[in-house]
Amino acid sequence: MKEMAETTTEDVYDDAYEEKPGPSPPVKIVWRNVILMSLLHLGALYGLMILPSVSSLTLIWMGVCFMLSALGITAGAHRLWSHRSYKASLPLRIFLATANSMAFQNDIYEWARDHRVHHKFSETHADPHNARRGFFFAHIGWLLVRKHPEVIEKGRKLELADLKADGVVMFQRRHYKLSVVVMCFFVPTFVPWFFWEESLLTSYLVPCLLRYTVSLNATWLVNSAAHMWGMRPYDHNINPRENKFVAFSAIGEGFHNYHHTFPHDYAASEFGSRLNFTKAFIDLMFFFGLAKDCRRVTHETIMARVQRTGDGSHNSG
Ligand code: ST9
Ligand code: ZN
Ligand code: ZN
Repeated sequence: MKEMAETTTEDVYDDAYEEKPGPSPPVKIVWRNVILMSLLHLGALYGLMILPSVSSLTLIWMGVCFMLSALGITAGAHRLWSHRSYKASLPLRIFLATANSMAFQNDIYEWARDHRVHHKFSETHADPHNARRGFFFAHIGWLLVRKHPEVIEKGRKLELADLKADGVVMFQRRHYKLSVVVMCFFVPTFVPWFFWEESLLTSYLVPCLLRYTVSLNATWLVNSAAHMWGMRPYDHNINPRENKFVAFSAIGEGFHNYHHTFPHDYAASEFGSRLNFTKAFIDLMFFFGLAKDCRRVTHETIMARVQRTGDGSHNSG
């Protein structure tokens, strides 16, 4: 298999960056997104209301679709493609890219580009979901307005050479719209309707719209809640926090103080697989020989950092 550039430093925090002084440009609302997101959440609310009447097979299917979309983000767009915290074989990358299209959170290339900018210029105007602009902006608001020009200016300076060299990433980008129609909308709706005669409306509202909306909000909580609430045992100088509720709902992505301190750790946490299904999944892939070079931070490095910059809440203290 062809080896490609499989590490990156484009996600490393840039402490030399200073925001340009002066007022920010006016916020421009993108009404199309406001309307679509409102309709999506209304549909999901309807799905939630009919949830008690849905068959158990459909509920299980919704869970399967949730886990697949979640892994496409956590093990795929996040830990593999944004941070290069492990290496994945071609079959695993194809699986993760397909699961990623089920998650419909922009294509992998765009997601990883925005996420690198988020780490590099965290909580400045160049951060796409700058949490200093408040919970709503960090959660969903940033998808409803034009980006701050600094995000685009800084983002354009990233080379993203490893992503451009990854055939799976570029293939998904080229065929993104079709892949989303098939994976995010068609497959979740078709399966319950075809295989166990669930009504078409229920199949559309529950495993499709409700599952998609829940997975979006679980992801967004990492940007909002995990940048606001929780302890900072590794670095009290930054806002990202350790938040167990987010870790649970985002299958392992809530240990956010650790993650911003050590972004290349494939576990995105100091600990094991508890509340971290993504780590268990990558370990399983490693066991089957589909993942390798899983990067981990040593205990000594963690403890030195805890002592130097932690807020004193680390359980070793
Ligand atoms: C969604 C994404 O939900 C969620 C990401 C969350 C990240 C979470 C991270 C947390 C850690 C991991 C946790 C995982 C947990 C998972 C748990 C799972 C259960 N650099 O974008 P445009 C260029 S998506 C460089 O239109 P506007 C761009 O290339 C939901 N360049 O900006 C373009 O150039 P050109 C569904 C950049 O006009 C130009 O700028 N999707 C950058 O300001 C304009 O780009 C949506 O809702 C950059 N960073 O519009 C769609 N950024 O013209 C949302 C941009 O040359 N997106 N450029 O091609 C949009 O509609 C628009 O992007 C917008 C901004 C309205 C938000
Ligand atoms: Zn963050
Ligand atoms: Zn990250």
